[in-house]
Amino acid sequence: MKVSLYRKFAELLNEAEREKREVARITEEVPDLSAEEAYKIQEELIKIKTNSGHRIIGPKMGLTSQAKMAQMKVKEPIYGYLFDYMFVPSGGAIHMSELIHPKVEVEIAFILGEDLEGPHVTSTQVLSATKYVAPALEIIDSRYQDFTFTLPDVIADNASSSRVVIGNTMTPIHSLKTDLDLIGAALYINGELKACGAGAAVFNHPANSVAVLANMLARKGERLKAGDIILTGGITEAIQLSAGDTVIGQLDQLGDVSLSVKE
Ligand code: OOG
Ligand code: MG
Repeated sequence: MKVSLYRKFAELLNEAEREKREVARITEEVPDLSAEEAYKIQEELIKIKTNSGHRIIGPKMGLTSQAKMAQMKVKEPIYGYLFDYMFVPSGGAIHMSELIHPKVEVEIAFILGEDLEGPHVTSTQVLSATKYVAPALEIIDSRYQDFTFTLPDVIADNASSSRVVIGNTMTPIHSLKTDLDLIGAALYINGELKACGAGAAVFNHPANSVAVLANMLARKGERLKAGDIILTGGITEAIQLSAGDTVIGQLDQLGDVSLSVKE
């Protein structure tokens, strides 16, 4: 694929996000788009955002649990980037008028105290480099029609990143009474349990997700940095949101994280 096309598709996806409208999947125009080329489009999209003054808060992992892979019919993990404008305080609101067809996921966030550089990062190294863990809600909002895509499409679209809510309590990772894989997670909407699971759903242990991320980033000479806030991926399937919803994610030992959905 020609390099000028990377820029064209990145602009298309950025406009779709800004104008809150769905666009056709890139693979409809370029059926043989590879994952590698898709990451080049993602890099262009990241450049467009940073050039317009937005700041990266950290990379994130996606499609790291069986539940997510089965729901989206994509069987490989991906990464994308979270930006400052995506952050909503816990208890705050998101607005349907700013989004296309948002869904919510409950996740465990890692806050790093030290850099991590691949390609041989292990989960043990992740655990010793991590300062805090926190409960998180991620709002994903694919820019593609009907929220359906193939692996390269979703890579190009910055892994559907849209909004993020981090719980108010940062828990020092070494103060946990059980390992993170045994931490239960429940997602309630308007008081009704919509999905539940445990940390183990994410690559057997969410630290594995951070290790995979560090090792994937090493391919383009990037590393995870102290202070990065990293989402390790939805523990359960994502749930569609509507105006009027109140969402609460509850994680054992980590506390709650919540948001409301306005018109
Ligand atoms: C892709 C993003 C997936 C996760 O946590 O698995 C993701 C999507 O499902 O639209 O953020
Ligand atoms: Mg996610």
